[in-house]
Amino acid sequence: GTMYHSHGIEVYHKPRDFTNLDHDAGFNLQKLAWIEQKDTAEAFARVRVIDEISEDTVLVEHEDHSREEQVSKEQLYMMNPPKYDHVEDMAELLHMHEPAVVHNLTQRYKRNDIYTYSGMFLVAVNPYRNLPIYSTDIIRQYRKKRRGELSPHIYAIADHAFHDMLHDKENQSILITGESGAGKTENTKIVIQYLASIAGNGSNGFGTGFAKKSTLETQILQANPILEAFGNAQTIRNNNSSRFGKFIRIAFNRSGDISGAFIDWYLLETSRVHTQTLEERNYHIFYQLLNAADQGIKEQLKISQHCPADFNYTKNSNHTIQGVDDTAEYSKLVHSMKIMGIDANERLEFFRVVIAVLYLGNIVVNGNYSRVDVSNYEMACQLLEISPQSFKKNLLEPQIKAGNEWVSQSKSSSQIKDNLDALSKVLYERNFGHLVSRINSAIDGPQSLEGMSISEGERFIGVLDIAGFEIFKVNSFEQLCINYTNEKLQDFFNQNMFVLEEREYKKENIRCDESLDYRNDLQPTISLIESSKNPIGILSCLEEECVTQGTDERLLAKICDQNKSNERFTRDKYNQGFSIKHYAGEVKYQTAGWIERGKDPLNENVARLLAESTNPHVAALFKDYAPELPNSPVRQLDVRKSLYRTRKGAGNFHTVGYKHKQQLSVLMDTLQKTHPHFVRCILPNDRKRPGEIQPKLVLDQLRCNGVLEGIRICRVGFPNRLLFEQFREQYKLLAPDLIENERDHRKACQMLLSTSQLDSDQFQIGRTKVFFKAGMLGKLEEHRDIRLSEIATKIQAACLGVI
Ligand code: AOV
Ligand code: MG
Repeated sequence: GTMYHSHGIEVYHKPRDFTNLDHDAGFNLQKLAWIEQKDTAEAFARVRVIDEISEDTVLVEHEDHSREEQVSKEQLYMMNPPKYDHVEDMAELLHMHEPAVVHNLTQRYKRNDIYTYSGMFLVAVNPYRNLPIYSTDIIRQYRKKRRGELSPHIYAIADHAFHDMLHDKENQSILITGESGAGKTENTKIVIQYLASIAGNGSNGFGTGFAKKSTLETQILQANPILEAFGNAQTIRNNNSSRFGKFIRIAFNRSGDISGAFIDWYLLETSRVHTQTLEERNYHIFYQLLNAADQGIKEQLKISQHCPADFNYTKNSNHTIQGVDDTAEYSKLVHSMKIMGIDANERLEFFRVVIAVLYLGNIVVNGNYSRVDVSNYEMACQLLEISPQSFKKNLLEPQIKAGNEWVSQSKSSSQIKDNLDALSKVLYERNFGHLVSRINSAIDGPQSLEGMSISEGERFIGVLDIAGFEIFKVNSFEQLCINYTNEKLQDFFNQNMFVLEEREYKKENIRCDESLDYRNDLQPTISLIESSKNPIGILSCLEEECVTQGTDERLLAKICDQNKSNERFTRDKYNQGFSIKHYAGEVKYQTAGWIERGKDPLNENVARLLAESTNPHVAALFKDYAPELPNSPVRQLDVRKSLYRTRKGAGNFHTVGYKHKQQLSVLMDTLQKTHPHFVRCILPNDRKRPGEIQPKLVLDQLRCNGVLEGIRICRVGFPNRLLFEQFREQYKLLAPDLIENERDHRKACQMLLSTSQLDSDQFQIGRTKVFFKAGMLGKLEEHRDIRLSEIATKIQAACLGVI
């Protein structure tokens, strides 16, 4: 097959065949095959076909001689010949199917070859150890190399993106997805390090200079430790799990020098601020401040005598992480903040909010207002620089408007606790948002990348590090948002693949009937989630029900009523939610609690109080609640854009889902205008162990991450292409006499094909290549094997005759 190389040039690859993905290939006695082993970690067993029992059943023996069994031919996946072992691009496999892909990745992983191509994807399996494959030397090796010249590597992807950007004058994107712990963030860092080290520094036009880094490049590299301190946490799956998604754009000028960078972020997991499950932690910053900040700072933050055990928001979590030194991490954070130009005073402002959150979490409410534990809320108020009296009053007896009058609303202690948690989440999230804006103001170059207004001649490479598809036992709103994002990204991939394939078909003058168009395959699922009218999708239903103060029951009824005829939608028979058929599989969602979560979590009075804080940082976090004062002096931090502009006035909010849909649509628009590169990270085992790989776990991820979906859609058209000459050479045995004297390769191919007994709709002859539908090359291969054995028999007979 011919692939579009990311250099925009076509490179030739060995033929590929996707035989068997749909169990469609023939079989041969004595041949080795895979059969699926349901419910085992191995996923597939190696077997040898020893007998044909009936038209569609065979007897197989397990290769380890453990047993024989009868299986239907449909369950057999032919094994690739040994010469295909360890292939660097799985698109080259003769038989391309699930076991072949899993087997190849497993074999390569055992040799520490963690990177493998699969057509348009780079697959990266987490090594869980430091491999000697990242260094300035190796960066040098990958400069300006074509795909195929060196082993697959994330450096190759970064290099192609850089090359294509300069060469094609087109923005680039590198989309990295995968499960938690699979290595997305590590690979993102490696891409950015690569770009920072190859970028020009003004040295010459194509950025070969490994010159000393400029301040800007150093700052860009230091953004990550800051983001990780505030946005990462220990989870069961990853000791340094990013609890938000990000898209980092690095801008370059015409000569390949870095001219700036900009970070967009998505969906910070705020519930972690007040609750963590066992064996996890809250955000790193809490422990860094409590365990490692120097005494002076701790005094200013009013935690000089405190440790994680003293706060409700941290005491039930792990207090330390094995192998992670909070003190060292804290020093890194401070160092990075310094480089970013965030001085001691400003650092304190960001820390202040973090600690205020801890004190808010310690406020105990006992039903009886007077028994509210004074010291904690006073501490919180001191840190936030707001009046404790007003805070208490607003929190405990908020005034709400009833008709034309303001009345006090009394609240139960659990309601107050919920309000406090909600306030903590908002504070933490807004503080995070401002921190990112602050980083952006340091690294966003002279020509701002914000809102994409980059200048003439500037281009960017964007790296997207975002959580992959999730299917849990219980899936809620968070999973819906993540899966919706991944559905859109897969759709984006499909569109791209279609365009590239179509271009190839056109060039070769191949007819491709419309039924092969997979561009709208995912549309029903996407509409089901995001459609805003006729019928209205899930997110809009949620938005409407939140505005009209609905209930979870009403929400579910509405979703079902609107979408019952959508083929991807099924209502849950126990009435707890619904299922969606995503490209990666069917997922059950439970709708309990969606309305509560969707509502504006913030007590308006408290928010206004915070907007009036005497602390400029705190006030800036809530400036959208500040009363509009004409010509008011600018007292806020220099924050370039309020992230919360979607607020439409008192009591009228957009839900998280709606905001996410908006953000995602901006992201997709940006991506549409880039040349994309796709990276899929894979978690090898669930024990964070080096060298161990669990095939079943890998298989599940491949089903979800689009690699197998990529193979599937490839098979829809004519996945196997061979140049005339190559086809002739490979299959001349099928009719040697016929084509012997034919000088025109195209005609020779035609002759070979006409004797091949393949249906004429199963292949097409293009301008330079023969195109085959999936599985056909496998059949030809079989014909050839038969011819070969006939010849062998003849030779044997001849030899015997001689004797
Ligand atoms: P993630 O970003 O995909 O998970 P990370 O990039 O944080 O996963 O990787 C998890 C851990 O695996 C890292 O902390 C490293 O210890 C190790 N690791 C990953 N890639 C490499 C590599 N190339 N070389 C060495 N070690 C590696 V999450 O953020 O949880 O979805 O939300
Ligand atoms: Mg991560």
